[in-house]
Amino acid sequence: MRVPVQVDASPAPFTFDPATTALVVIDMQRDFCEPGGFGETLGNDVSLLRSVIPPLQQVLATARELGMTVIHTREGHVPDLSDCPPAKLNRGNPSLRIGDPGPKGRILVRGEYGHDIVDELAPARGELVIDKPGKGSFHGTTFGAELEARNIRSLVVTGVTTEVCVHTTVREANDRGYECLVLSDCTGSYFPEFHRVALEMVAAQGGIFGWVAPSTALFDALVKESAA
Ligand code: C5J
Repeated sequence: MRVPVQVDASPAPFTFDPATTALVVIDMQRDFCEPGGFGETLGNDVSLLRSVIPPLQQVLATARELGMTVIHTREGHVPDLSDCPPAKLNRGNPSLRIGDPGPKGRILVRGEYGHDIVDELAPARGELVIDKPGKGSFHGTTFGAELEARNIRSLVVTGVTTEVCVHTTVREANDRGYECLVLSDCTGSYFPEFHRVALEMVAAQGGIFGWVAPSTALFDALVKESAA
């Protein structure tokens, strides 16, 4: 394959070398994507997030074929909730709070069934899984050190939700010098309007936080570069 690969993206082409790029799959957990979890306790229609799964399965398969670094994240807390600030624990008016027992185990608690990643996107052997207590992937985790150890310079960012954990991670990454491509159909929100605007915000002002493209643009670029 010819490198760098150039993806038709907004606001400008995104160029990357698969060897120094990680595919980041953010929080594709049952707690967000399936009934009975954290997302639903907050009153959301979790079926809206499931449209992300089929295109993300394809991107994941491609990244694995290319031998790219793949990193999954999971939002959640240790069982005694000592890493969950009261501001997060007590906020809002959910039907069940973080740590309460729910149909898929304790809400957003590490080790519980609901906290784990949906079967369709289960991490493969050797892929990193970063457990994070917050919205961003860098805060309170080894994510940054893992990227540095692998000489990663660019991130292809996917997962949920676009305006919360995806956005926070992209902002954190951008400030640390990583170039981020957000895949529009592989990210999702309970609020379609937030999804649309969050993507616009990433690419606005000449790419203030990064680049945005659909996964088809990534596939087109990879096919073109493999044929070259
Ligand atoms: C939220 C997330 N929305 N993964 N978490 O609370 O975006």
